[in-house]
Amino acid sequence: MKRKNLQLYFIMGTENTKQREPLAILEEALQAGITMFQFREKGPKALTGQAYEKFANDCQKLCQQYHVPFIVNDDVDLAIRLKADGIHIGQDDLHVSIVREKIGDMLLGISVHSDAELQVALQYGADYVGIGPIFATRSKDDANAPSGTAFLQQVRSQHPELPIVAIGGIDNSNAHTVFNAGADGVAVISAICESNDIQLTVLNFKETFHS
Ligand code: 3NM
Repeated sequence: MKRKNLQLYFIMGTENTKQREPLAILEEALQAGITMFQFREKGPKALTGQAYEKFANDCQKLCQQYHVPFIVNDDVDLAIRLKADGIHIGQDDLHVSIVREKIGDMLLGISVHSDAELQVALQYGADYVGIGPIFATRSKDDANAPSGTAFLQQVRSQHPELPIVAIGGIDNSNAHTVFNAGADGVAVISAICESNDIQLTVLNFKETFHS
């Protein structure tokens, strides 16, 4: 994969979009220039059954329209059914070796928090790794304590070519910190879902990246 694809990685599910229609938010984010999208339908009121499949399908169609990779969080079978561009897994999901075997050469992203987790991810050919939460987040109930940028910096210095995306509490005000620490991009939920001006928020992220 191209490291550039990770630049502005938007993650969303219906639980993250209380104020507005989720597909409208996704379309606005796509128009504004997000570079990757992750379908993450989680939480107590998450959609299930046909509604879940339809929502996933609608998100995928929008992403295809804008030529933005569509990645599924956790649900390997859904990713395979939809022929998604990729799957993202955490440490509590199916083991990476099993996931890799199931998905073939679909993109595989893995959240890592330690050198040991990173080694396993690399062993099974992760296409990119996610590192976080860098800052405190309100969007993931079971998130670890904020880690800051030390581990991110360490991974970057040991693996100059590895695609890395930083996640957790990242917004326009602190994105420069993670780019300076070596991230190829930022993965965000609330910065876009709760933005009053998605176009401007996306533009600000992109300017941070270029400067
Ligand atoms: N994963 P926000 S933090 C989905 O650390 C997710 O692995 C994390 O949302 C991790 O941009 C997180 O609103 C939530 O902080 C990110």
